[in-house]
Amino acid sequence: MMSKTIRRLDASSRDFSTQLDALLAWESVADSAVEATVAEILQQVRARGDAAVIEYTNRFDRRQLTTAREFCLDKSALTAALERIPAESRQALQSAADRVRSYHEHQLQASWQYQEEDGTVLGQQISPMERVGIYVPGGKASYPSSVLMNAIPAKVAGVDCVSMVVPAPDDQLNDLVLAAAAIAGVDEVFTIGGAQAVAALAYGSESIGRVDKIVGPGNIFVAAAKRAVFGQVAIDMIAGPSEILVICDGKTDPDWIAMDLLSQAEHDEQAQSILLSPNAAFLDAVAVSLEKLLAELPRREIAAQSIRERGALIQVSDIAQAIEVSNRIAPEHLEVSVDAPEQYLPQIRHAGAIFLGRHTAEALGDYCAGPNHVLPTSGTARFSSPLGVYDFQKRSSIIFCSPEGADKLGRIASTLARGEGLDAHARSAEYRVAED
Ligand code: HSO
Ligand code: ZN
Repeated sequence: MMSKTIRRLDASSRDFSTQLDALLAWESVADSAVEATVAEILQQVRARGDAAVIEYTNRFDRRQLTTAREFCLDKSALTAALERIPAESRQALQSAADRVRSYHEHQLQASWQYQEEDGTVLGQQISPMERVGIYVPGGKASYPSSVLMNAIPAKVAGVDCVSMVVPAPDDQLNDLVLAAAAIAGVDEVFTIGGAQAVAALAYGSESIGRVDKIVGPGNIFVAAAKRAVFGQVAIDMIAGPSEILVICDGKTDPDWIAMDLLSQAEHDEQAQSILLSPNAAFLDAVAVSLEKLLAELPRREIAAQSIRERGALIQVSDIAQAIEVSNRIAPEHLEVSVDAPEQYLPQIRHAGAIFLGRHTAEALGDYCAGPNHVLPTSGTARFSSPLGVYDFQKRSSIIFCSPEGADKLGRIASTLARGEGLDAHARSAEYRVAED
């Protein structure tokens, strides 16, 4: 059967490569007008601090702030929100946070040292960053789960101060976001957003401490601001739209698979949902399920556009070919809905997160399985990893020479330094070389 809901491709067709390229093509908006506006905001906040932050916040978020103190949220507001939300939400947030925390504790890296025969010690010391800023959007993508996913790894890493910025348009804040911040152990909250918030975090102001790294998703102004302050501070990756790729042998309930595809499609019109199966009748069944289930979704307009414009059902010859295609796509989320899925793990090279088996819905990973939901998108899983504790830790090298080590290394260094024409280097090393 033919369905207009979603496109059908065949991996064995001659022009499949071209079709795949067209499917994956995605225009990230790089707008020079946006960049110019952001540059002006950054410069104003850098020069005038809080006063500029207040002006932009009043203008863009329709607020009437007169002092900086009004955008510094008291920590009691976080605990108050935690008490205000329904008990069921509080418990769910708490369980999710506990699971995310224990998963991320496994990522803690240890410092190490070793000693050479002459007594010289070499090593690597791990230290947390001191201050991290988390951007939380205010509008349609204000996700409490993302507060947990960004803040918990930072706290597990040992970051001293996690500062959250969240805009409060018309003075409105989301209680679940504040409650998640309380549970995650966020240290301070500023109710500001946009490029002005990124600037305040990057440069500091009278009331906002400059941070070392800024993480978290945002609109194009926030993304442009993060790009512009990179270098002054570290930033996380700039996330593209959500993606899910499902590999299924045809033996999972088509409704389950269709809903998994829709779960990412409902995020964004540009989200991408792809199903690969060797079973043509199953692809037909999922197309029917998609149509039926779409009609029931409150966010059906967004999801339908995503499925229609960026979705695909792809016929493959077998699971091995499905994995080959998946590796070319390098999806953010990969579901392997087959028998004994673990046997395929060694062949899977490029995917942000891998969900094994028929019972593992990708949505569980978005909220509470434990691994991070901030994942590489748009094929960047070829070279990037999920957000983790390691993103908030740095490494320092350690060198401790014994007199014998200084003698041995001094001779090598001296020769190399003279070769580079750097006399002070050579002599500095030679001072510590024993007289022959
Ligand atoms: N799937 C999103 C994360 C998320 N889902 C948050 C629900 N809430 C990342 O691609
Ligand atoms: Zn999601």
